[in-house]
Amino acid sequence: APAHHPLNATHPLALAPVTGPASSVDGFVRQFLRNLNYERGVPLSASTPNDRYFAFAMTVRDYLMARWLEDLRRQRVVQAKGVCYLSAEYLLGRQLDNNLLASGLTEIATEAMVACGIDIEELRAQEVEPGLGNGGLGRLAACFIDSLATMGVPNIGYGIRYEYGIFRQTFVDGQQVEQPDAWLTLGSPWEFPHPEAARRISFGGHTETYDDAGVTRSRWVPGWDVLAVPYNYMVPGYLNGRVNTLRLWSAKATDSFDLRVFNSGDYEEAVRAQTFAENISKVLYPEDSTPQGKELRLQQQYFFVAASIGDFLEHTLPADFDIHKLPDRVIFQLNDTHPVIGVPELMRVLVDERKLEWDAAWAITQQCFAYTCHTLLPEALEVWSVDLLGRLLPRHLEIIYRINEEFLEAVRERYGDDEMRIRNMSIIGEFPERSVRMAYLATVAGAKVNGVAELHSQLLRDKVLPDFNDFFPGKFTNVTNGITPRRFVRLANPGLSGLITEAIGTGWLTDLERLRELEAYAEDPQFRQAFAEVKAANKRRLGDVLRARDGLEISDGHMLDVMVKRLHEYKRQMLKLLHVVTQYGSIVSGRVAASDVLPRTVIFGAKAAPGYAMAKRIIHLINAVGEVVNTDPRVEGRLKVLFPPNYNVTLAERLIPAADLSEQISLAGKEASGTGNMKFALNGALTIGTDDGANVEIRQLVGDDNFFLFGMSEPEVEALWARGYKPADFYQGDENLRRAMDLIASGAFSGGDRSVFEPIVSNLLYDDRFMVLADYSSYVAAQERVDAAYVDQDAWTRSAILNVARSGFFSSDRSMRDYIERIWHTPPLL
Ligand code: F58
Repeated sequence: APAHHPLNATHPLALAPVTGPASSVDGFVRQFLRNLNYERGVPLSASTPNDRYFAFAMTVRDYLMARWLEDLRRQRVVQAKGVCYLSAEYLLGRQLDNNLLASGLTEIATEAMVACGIDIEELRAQEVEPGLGNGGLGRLAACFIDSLATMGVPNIGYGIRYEYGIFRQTFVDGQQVEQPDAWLTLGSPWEFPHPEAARRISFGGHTETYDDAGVTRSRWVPGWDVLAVPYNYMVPGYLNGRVNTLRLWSAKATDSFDLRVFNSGDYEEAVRAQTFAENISKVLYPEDSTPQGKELRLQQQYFFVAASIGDFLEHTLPADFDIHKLPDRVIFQLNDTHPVIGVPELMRVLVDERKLEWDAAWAITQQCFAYTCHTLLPEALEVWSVDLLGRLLPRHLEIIYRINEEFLEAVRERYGDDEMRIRNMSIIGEFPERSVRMAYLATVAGAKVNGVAELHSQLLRDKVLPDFNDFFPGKFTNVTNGITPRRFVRLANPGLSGLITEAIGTGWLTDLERLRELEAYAEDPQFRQAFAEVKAANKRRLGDVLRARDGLEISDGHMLDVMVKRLHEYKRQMLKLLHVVTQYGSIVSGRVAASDVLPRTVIFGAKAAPGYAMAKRIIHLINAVGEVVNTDPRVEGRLKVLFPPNYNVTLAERLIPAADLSEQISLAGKEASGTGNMKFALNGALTIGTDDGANVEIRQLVGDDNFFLFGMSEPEVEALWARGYKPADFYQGDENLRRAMDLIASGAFSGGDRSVFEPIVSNLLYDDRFMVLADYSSYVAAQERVDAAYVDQDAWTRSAILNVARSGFFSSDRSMRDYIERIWHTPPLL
């Protein structure tokens, strides 16, 4: 703790170090009761579980507070370069256990609750996870800020405090029904609102030029504005006394709206206007992979980015800071294109407000941004119509035009009047309408552009943005994704963690490559047995969770075959389902005796974007197949399909440690990286997967013997497309496939109604963009290898241990080191 804190150094008492409660069971109990009584205003005897959860969480917070204040002070004093991570999504998951772990309080807190006669499990169950993200991209941001705090790197995560996160998924007659995620209903003990630090964010209006002492300048005359209110969250490092900040913005109507309420005479209209403003942070867009070009989404993007950049420049930097030195103090990392409007925003601030010359401002801007791309699907590259952008942010559109003009001028200088090239590289696209290509803007402005796995970065460079790679040599780089071992191994899998620590000590949690030392243990029969027992215990624990949560049963002795991720055609949940239908078909037709089938429980977890009709149909079909397979006596319970609704971080933490088989079966060249694949390998599941995304690197590391590879490679996919892909040929040519497809088409899973799943069947037969049918036979053959391998449990366990031992590379700590070395140049603050 600091000797004296500049925030409150005027009173003698304030000169004393900021200290937390005493680090003892007594200290915890005392603080807990104080919070219960003084913050919640209830005695223990009359408290609800939610009161007790709040008081408990606040107590954990209190222990972290001194460190947080100290980190904030240090960052102000040292003025070292830091990372501003700009992300529209943070899929945090529950905070309580993570914060206990990071602060080393787990034991004290547990004993304290025992001493109070409180069931700590009941408290844990109170926490609602903040689902402020869709999937991989949002979860990656959460892993990254955890790693930065753990490494002591100065970082602020900036984002949006959505009032409603990703929808809660329910099933009605097997079909997805979305419910609002009202995660804030009971409040959140982890957030610190700062309404006094609200920032005004403007929109609309027009631009004009004016004479500024002989210089003609442009300025923006906005039409309306909203307030961005910051909410701060602690991001504690793991047992290192460091706490970084996550700052999420919430929209609030400005008093001009309030004034209108009183003065306009049109009360209802005024209230409507106020509601309109506050809608900006109301709800997370649930689309994943295909962005919706909706005005509200652009409002969200500008809202949080303008607030964040303004906050950093005016609040984090000292008042007398020389703005030309900005690149020495900050890198704004753009998590996909969602925050790219920050580029013209920084230019506007530098040129219009700070009165810098355009060239000087552009030089600064180009050093202050870097861009991470998370996709390869062309339809996922975000564009905004010039019309919409000009209406909402007229000055920014002008700035984008000028950036583009100068960029294309440079392109002309290099290549001559190659109109085709110029059209292809223009930040402004012309078809089907004039629009701004945000990925191009990010690429032109960013100091670096990175993909998220080796294969992805290579395809990004060579296939998606080859002209840019030619023009900006050295700009493109790779940083393979990673995951935090604190949450996804230590917390999610205490059994395995204990086993690892017993074998190799504790260092692995912050130096995951040390898992290598486990390789030797793979040859130790006793260790293998202990490892298998942990897996079995994790399955039982998952069974308990699924029973309580959804009334689902996992059968003893089954292989757990798990496919959890967003529902998207490119991820190919249909391929997994065709395998299930194939197995079911061979049992009920008598071709295979049920008793000869290796017992398997297939678990799906997946949300579909509410507007994605095909994805929703596939969910319906999975549930329909499950219903039939699970209840058909001929199956003798040897094949089961479970689909717990509302897959989220909390459920992932239970599912992944219990899995035997990890399904990573996207069409090669479509999954940028995947991060679930890493979580499974690190928890000792074997992967069945294509050569796609980070699967490639996982397989290289764990070895071919410990990975079930199948399917076409990316060049083979390209070649088949070029030859002309006819899925019906594969249907005709493969009896198993024909049977499985015909069974679905026959209405066997829809009470005889052939129309329900017809769109899925005909899509696969006549379109099949993601080549499910082409990879089917290879997939089924790989599953047969899985079956055969699983029979030898001891050999399987050995492979599982080797998966753990060789996956240390996939720590997000390593990803952060790569970003720091290749892009950010922000050393830890010691
Ligand atoms: C994911 N993208 C990639 N996008 O699909 C996955 O391969 C990768 O591992 C992960 O990013 C992390 O790099 C992703 O999750 C989204 O969810 C966006 C949400 C907003 C609309 C566009 C898609």
